[in-house]
Amino acid sequence: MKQDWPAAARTLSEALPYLQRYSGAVVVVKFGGNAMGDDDAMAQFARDIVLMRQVGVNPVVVHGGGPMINEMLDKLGIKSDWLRGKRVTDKATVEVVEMVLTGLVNKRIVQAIMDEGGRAVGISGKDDDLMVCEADDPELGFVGRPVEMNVQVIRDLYNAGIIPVIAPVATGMKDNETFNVNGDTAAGAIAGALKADRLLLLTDVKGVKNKAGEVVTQMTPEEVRAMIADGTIAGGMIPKTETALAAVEAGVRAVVILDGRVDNACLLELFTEGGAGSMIRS
Ligand code: X2W
Repeated sequence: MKQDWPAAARTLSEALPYLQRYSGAVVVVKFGGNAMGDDDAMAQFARDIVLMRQVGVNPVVVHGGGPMINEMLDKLGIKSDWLRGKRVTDKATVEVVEMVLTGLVNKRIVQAIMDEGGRAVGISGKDDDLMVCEADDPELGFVGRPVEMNVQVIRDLYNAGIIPVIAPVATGMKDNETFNVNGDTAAGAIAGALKADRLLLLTDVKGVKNKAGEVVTQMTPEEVRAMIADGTIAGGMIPKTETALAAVEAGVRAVVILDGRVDNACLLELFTEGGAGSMIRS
């Protein structure tokens, strides 16, 4: 397709007020395993993140990787069960989770950002005691619930011009335990502790839908609670919206649930009039 250059220049010009608004802002982006896709999609995501950094935003990437963990568990012949949207995680499973998330997935994202000319450093919730957890529920084994956040390492990285890329694996309070943390939960806890300007939850649906099946573009926490109570919000959208509510309560200015498979999803949300997906804010 031939580029429409006058329109491209106009788009850039129209972005000026948004570029000014987000200069210096902290934007936590949760990049889920289902939103990652192929190498092209990964490169596109990385390009958006590097562009954000280039125009003065401080992006912080928190990733998932559920499908990649499934693939490795399958290869190793380890069976995995799910309970209320979380992986039941025994000792053998948590070792695979840590290897896949902090190794394969984390380094793939770091590399993609560097390929686009950005600086990125990959860490997990274990590094510098970033995210200390307790067991979430005895039935889930080594699944962590963040209880103590030490986010200075993230500030140190972005203040040095480096994009932090964080795997949702954490330390326990005792015995050097390792915990598997749901990626949305980790992103919410990190955004809350940073009092981020935005938390973008990139997923593989268009946003939160109302009873008529239309994506709701703006919601207050009260409206979200009512939609959960009356069953309008159901299934996998429940933990996502609950993460959003907790993050807003912790001081994040706004949370947006959006479709990460759409080209330039992050740029659309931050730098255009219409935005993208569903925004939750007070
Ligand atoms: C997740 C961590 C990865 C994740 C898991 O084991 O799959 C729990 O369920 P997505 O791609 O964002 O779903 N942890 C406790 O959240 O990945």
